[in-house]
Amino acid sequence: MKITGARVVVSSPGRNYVTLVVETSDGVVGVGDATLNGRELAVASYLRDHVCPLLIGRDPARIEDTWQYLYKGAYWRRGPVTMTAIAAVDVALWDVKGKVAALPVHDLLGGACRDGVLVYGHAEGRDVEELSDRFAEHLERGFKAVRVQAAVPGAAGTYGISPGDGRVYEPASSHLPEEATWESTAYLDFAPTVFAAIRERFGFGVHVLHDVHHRLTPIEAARLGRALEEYRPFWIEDPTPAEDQSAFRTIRAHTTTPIAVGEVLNSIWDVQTLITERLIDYVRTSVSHTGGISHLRKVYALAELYGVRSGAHGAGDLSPIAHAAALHLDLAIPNFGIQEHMGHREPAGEVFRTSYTFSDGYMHPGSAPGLGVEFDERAAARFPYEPRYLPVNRRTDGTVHDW
Ligand code: CS2
Ligand code: MG
Repeated sequence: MKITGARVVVSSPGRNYVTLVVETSDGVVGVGDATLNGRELAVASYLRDHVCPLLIGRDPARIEDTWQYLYKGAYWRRGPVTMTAIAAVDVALWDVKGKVAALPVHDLLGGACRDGVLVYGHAEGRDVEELSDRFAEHLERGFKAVRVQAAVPGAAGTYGISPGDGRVYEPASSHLPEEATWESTAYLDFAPTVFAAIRERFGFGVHVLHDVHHRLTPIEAARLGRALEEYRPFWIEDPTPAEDQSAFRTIRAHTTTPIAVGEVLNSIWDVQTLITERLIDYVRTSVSHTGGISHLRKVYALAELYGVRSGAHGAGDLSPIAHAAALHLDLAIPNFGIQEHMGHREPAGEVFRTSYTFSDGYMHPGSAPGLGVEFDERAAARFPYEPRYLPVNRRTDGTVHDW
């Protein structure tokens, strides 16, 4: 069997998604997600102009060889654009392999290690009361783990807070990036009160998570971790900018609050120090941004040696194809921790028909051959690409800060 076609489809059913479609001489079609929020067309061009021509004529069964060919063959290594492009090819080839074998991808990866994949949802609010009500709704829907984000008083544009007009949280805006304002001092005083309120109302029988979104210095993060210990968070995420792996030594020396890092990192080398020095508890690298299933499973295998668990990024800007791929891998690895499940807003469901399910706080990728996602290209054509940017964050004196 040979690869006979590879094309990139950029569409915006609810938000922008970049999808790679790979066709084979046997008529089997595989799909991969290549979405990099706010920089979508860079990956689309990387694939269209530099990768798709190389795929034609290759044997789709040789997934690892194709991975090495694209990674080492480019000479220029790592980085979100390269690793997202390679990921799309890798995931599409796993989809093909599953369809050829008539097996779900998790069976190709060694089979299920558990009955379901524990997922966490997002509760947020413009104040603690609103957050608390959203939290209660998540519990009613069956979630066993919920991330909590509340607007810091005086900073309406705090990360993770939806506009409050019934719209789902989606930070990307058209035209120029929106600008948010941030001051860590107010946040550090406020964050423990959020946890206190949630634990007081809901007790300790549910996992509570929180995303700091890269905003603190190492010593501030250490202080936050220590202040939250009594509320037993499942984790705090990205307490400092993730690219400075050594910063986590400072945090680790001061607190037992579990740490999750990695959604902006793209390779095993980016998380090597974090894992081998046991500076984190959960690694958040994702299928889409970390070279696909083939590379992410190496990250997880390294993590397993050091007692680090998975906690993959699963925001709505990773397409349903990425979510399906993540669930297959989550099911098959021994050191699974938790999976983010933000969901996708409509009309994404008209373009991506998925077979994964949610029940009682757990997801399952289903048993359809391959990934179990049908990509409807004709439906995708009805939702053309819209340029969008993530926000930029500034401190109150105007200094650009991590968003
Ligand atoms: C976030 C994301 O899900 C998360 O934990 O940090 O919402 C992130 O902001 C977006 O994926 C950026 O595109
Ligand atoms: Mg995050």
